[in-house]
Formats: sequence, C-alpha cells, structure tokens
Amino acid sequence: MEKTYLMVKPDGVQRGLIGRIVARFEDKGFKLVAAKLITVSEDQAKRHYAEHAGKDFFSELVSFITSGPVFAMVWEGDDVVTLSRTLIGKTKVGEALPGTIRGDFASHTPLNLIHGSDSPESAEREIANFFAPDELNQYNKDIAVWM
Ligand code: IDP
Repeated sequence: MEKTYLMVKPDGVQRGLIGRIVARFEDKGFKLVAAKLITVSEDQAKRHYAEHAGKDFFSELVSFITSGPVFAMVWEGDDVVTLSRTLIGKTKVGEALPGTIRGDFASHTPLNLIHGSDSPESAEREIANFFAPDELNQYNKDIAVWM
C-alpha cells in the first residue's frame, strides 16, 4: 500500500490546527500509520529540503521548520501521495483553492501549514528521515472494503 509523509509545520501547530488537519485525512479514508510531535533538527531539515539547497530561501526554510514543534505523520492509502497533495492545495496561498487545507487556513505563502511528499520515492526518503521502521504500525481497518 502506498505511503506518504505529512507534516503539520510549526505555524499549523502554533495555530492549533493539528486536529482539524488530521481530520481531513481521516475523512478522506486514509489510514494513519504513525504520528508524533517533534522538533526537527537542523540536519533533518537540511535533508528534508535538500532539493531546495542553494536557493535564496533555503536558510529561511530550514530556520522556519526548526523554529518549533511539527506534527509528523505517515499515512497509507491508494494513490495517497497525489490525493494528499490535492487535499493540501497549491504551494502559493493565492493559488490554493477553497476547500483545500491551504486554501481554507493559510494566508501567507511561506506559512502554508503543511508538507506533503510529492512522489512515492520522496515519501520513502522523507519517512526514513523522521521515523524508525518500528514506529510504523501495521493494522487492518474493517471499513477499508467500503472506501
Ligand atoms: P510544497 O510544500 O507545496 O511541496 P515546495 O516547492 O516543495 O512546495 O516548497 C517547499 C516549501 O518551501 C513550501 O511549502 C514553502 O513553505 C517554501 N517555499 C517554496 N517556494 C518559496 C519561495 O519562493 N519563497 C519562500 N518560501 C518558499
């Protein structure tokens, strides 16, 4: 089953949006397999945002994601990577449609509340950066046959 790495960023934690954000993915029918409130280290942040290394906003990105706790999660489901990004909405808040998390809750672009992996390969790398293999729970949900 496909997995994705989702992370409520420090602005989402500070604004008390963890519960409402988690509810969107539960409502969609995905399965939560791991979750924890953590403070991201500088090394983890640099690995996480490696694709942006060298860009002018890279240091801003690292200092923001390490500035306070984040809520790190792994979710599972059919096509969960793409569908999660649809629920999250566009990176730029001006382009994020109402009904998406960013469209409904974010009003300033770098403060866009949540990260979601952009491919199954990124998800695998990002999950390994934040979770040990034994932190991922394996269980069945009887409701899955109805989703
Ligand atoms: P995503 O979070 O929608 O996948 P990415 O392009 O992977 O977007 O960028 C990662 C994060 O970097 C964004 O969520 C945003 O917080 C920040 N970011 C992206 N572009 C810019 C920029 O031009 N200036 C400042 N921050 C940016």
